[in-house]
Amino acid sequence: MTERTFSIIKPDATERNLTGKVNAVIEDAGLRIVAQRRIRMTRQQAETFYEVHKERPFFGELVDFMTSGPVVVQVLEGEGAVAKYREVMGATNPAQAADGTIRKLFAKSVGENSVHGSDSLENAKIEIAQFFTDADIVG
Ligand code: RTP
Ligand code: MG
Repeated sequence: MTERTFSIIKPDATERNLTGKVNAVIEDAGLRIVAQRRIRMTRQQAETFYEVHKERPFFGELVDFMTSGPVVVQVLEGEGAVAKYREVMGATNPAQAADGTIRKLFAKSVGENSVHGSDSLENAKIEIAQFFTDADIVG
C-alpha cells in the first residue's frame, strides 16, 4: 500500500551540511520526498512533537537538541513508507544500526542520531499534520 511517513533531518545533520546526502539515501531506497521545509523548531513545537517521551530522563536534552539548530521536515511517500523508512534510518543507537542505514552512515550518538521517522501510520498522520497542510504535499 502506498503510504506517507514523516521525517526530520535533525540539527546534527544540518550542522554538518548532510541534507543532500541523507536525501540521496532516502531516494535511493525508493522513497519520494513529496514535501520538504527547513525550519527552526520552537520549544513549544519540539515539546508537543515529543510529548510521548515527556516522562523519560532524556526529554529535556532531546528538546534542547531539536531546537539547537535548523531541521528539515519532510513527508516521504512510497510502498510501505512507514516501515521502509524505519529500515532505511537504522536503529536509534548508531552503534547498533545496520550497514548502509542513515544512522550508521551519519549519526553521532543515540541522542544526535541525524533523523526521525514516524513509528506507525497513525503517528505519521498526526506528525505530518503538525508541520504540513494538504496543499504543501505534492505527490
Ligand atoms: P525518532 O523518534 O527520533 O525517530 O527515534 P526512535 O523512534 O528511533 O527513538 P525513540 O525511542 O522514539 O526516541 C526519540 C529520540 O530521543 C532521543 N533519545 N535519546 N539519550 C538517550 O538515551 C536517548 N534515547 C532516545 C533520540 O534522538 C531518539 O531518536
Ligand atoms: Mg520514535
